[in-house]
Amino acid sequence: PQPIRLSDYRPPAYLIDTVHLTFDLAPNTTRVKARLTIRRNGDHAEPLVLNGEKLKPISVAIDGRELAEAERTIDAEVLTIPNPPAAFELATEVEIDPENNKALDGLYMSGGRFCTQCEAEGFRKITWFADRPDVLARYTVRIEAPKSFQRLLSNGNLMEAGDLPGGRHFAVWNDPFPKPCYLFALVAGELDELVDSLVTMSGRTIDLRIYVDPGMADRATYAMDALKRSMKWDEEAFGREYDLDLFMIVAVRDFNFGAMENKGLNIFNASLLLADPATATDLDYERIESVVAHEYFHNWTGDRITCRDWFQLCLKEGLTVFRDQSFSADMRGEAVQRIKDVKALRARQFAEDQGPLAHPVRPSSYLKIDNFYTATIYEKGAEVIRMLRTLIGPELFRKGMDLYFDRWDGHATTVEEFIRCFAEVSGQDLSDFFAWYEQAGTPRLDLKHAYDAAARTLTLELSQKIDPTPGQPDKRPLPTPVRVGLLDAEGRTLAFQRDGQAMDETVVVLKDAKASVTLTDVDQAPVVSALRGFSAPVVMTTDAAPKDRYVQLAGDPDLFNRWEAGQDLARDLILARAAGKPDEVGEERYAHAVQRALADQAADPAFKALLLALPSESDLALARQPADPAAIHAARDALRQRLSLHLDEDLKRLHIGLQGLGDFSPDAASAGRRALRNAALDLLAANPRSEIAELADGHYRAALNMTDAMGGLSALMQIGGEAFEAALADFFDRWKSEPLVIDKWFALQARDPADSALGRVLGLTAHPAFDQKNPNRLRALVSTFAGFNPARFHDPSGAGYRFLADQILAVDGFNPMTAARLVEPLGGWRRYTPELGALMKAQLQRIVEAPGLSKNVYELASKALA
Ligand code: HT7
Ligand code: ZN
Repeated sequence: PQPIRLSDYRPPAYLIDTVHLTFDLAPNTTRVKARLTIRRNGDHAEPLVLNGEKLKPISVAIDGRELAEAERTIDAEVLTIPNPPAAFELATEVEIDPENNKALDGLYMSGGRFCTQCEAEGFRKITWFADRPDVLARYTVRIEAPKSFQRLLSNGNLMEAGDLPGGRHFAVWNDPFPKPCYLFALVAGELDELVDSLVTMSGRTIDLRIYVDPGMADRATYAMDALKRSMKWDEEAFGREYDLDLFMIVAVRDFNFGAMENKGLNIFNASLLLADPATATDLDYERIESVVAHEYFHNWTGDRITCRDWFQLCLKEGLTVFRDQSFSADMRGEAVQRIKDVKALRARQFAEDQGPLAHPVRPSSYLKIDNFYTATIYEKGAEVIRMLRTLIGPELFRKGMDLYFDRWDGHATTVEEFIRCFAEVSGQDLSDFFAWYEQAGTPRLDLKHAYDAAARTLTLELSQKIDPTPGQPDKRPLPTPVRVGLLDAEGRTLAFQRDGQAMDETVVVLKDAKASVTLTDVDQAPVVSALRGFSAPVVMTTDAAPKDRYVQLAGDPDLFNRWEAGQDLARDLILARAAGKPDEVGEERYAHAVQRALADQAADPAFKALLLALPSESDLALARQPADPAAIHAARDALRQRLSLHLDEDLKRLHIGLQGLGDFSPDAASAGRRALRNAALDLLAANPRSEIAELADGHYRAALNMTDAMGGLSALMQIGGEAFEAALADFFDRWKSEPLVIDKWFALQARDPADSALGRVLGLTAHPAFDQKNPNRLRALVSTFAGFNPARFHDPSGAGYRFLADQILAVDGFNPMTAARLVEPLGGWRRYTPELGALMKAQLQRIVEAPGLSKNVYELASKALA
């Protein structure tokens, strides 16, 4: 297949100003009539070419005249009309089969309801259209259906609704804002409604409605609350007000992704919308809050201003992730949020950036754009915006955003134009900064320091290096902001001067491959606290001694670096043990330091819970190559056991002291206390004894909310045995009619580190509740196993890899987009021991050679092999 290239971008040959759609809904034979007003864009004689896939043609007419077959051609991908007038109305009619659309792209059915997913290229499976983001049109949509499809929803404002003969009804929607077709949405079916309203900063009242499965409206109250807080926050933080009079969200069960920002009608995966204490964990609440915010924030960064082409995807996604992360930091605490965001970045994006699927934040070619909804576009895209704000400062950043909104409202634009706004308001030349968008790979930064006691100066020597990535053998240095502070031996802030100015903290911008900065007036040999708040998405090495890390762990005022110091110490100890050189003295010292940090009464419980967690096995595998997952697992377990022994009394005390009293509240402080209590139990379980098995069993059985139930179950899983099996059976029995909870049951077992886990996972694929066609269920078992159970996925027999490849090939037959998302864990084959790498590679080869493979899976599997 031929790749699509950014350099081939051409403006659309025809523009579409208005779209009138009429849907006559039926599960297997939906009729879609479209009337498009079209005009030629510029002076040319090119044919009109409209995308259309899996459409059964009924009619094609121009200005009321049906076209003869010789006047148009229709193939599997496009409708071509050779000589259309300069301006005309095109009327078409097609038939589609939503019920048999298991790719969940275009118009499909989920739980007996119709729903759509059009990003990135799903609209072409609904009707012929210029399915590209730079064709913006105003839509009017009429939906007709039997009354059993109770709600008939689309974008914009409801204009008309009523009854039709034969037990049918209709609704007409109009969206006054021009939009690309990927933001089109339609939902029809029986749904309950949660209604609320919000008065905007200009005094307009917005009607807010969340639609969910019948009987579930109560479970949408948290999402509604998150929506209202997001709307207010966007007014306060970015001056952005909602524009339509109505904002709707619908929850569906079968969805390829998390959620979708369709104009005025967001569609959500039910797992990211529905929550109550009994069925949702604190992590679910946290994700719901951030995804509701993310989709809402897209109204400005994505809908009002959209992307010129799909290469610009980070323009809306990176920016919107940056906005949702800022919102979550304001809601839940900056440091804890930053640590969680960086953990996620390292786990997903760093792995991607250091493997064969590495690509720039703005890629320059693709086969299937669906494959580019990646951690690099989203999370690294957000980091780039964060660096931009650090470089020019928060006030100029806000000015630049204001200019961007003013200048590009109602248009489709590019990353260049976005950056131009910040260059203009700051007067800075940001052309070097643009390389962050064009260059793949995680920079490796090194920092060395030298203190001159006589001169009272500290010299920082910084250097950067970026390894080659596929298609980019040579790299340019990237302008990298490094936030630096100094500490004395007791961990207190040490003031200094830079360029004659006194300060507590500074930002050193490393513009070239190397830089040297001298700080003056430094009273004593300092501990350097560098890359504070993770000011750039890099891997940093320093010449800091372990004793410096201990100073930081005890009290770095930058909480990110306090946590990071603990992670660095733990990582070095685990890797030393995995390499056969355990440092027992160091391990004891580390355990003692964690004990002291836990005793800090001033620290936030959520922060302490993060301190208690050791670096993940996948993080550790990235740090030492070739990685041996079994050795890493054993070494990490050994350090957990030592911590558990050392902290035994403290952990038990925390477990008792943090027992929840009173009603459940999902707020960050209450969630933080639950997180610490569950982290304490988790660590106690690392040193299994009958008393701990009883404690975990009691924890599970006494749980009044899903966070604690899962905490108890997961501790029991570590201990194993009958108590675990009994609790697992009890859990299934209790929750068998709740799909979102049963997903957790599958995911938990997929994480089981026991030797028997692979057999258990294989067995679960035959469980009556396992359903490959539901992406949530599939991911709960398959992605969790491959992504979060490294010790068992990397079974020396290769059976884990074979299992994943089997699943990919089976799912590719009906849902290529979701199948392709399963490929990534095999992509890192070069990072593992040669024996494991060869087994992983063999499965990739098997996938690539499979007959009838989709473009989606082919693109990722073949790149992973290259
Ligand atoms: N913008 C949305 C992306 C999305 C998507 C992409 C490909 C296939 C299915 C999809 N569903 C939603 C989600 C977001 O980032 O907000
Ligand atoms: Zn998004």
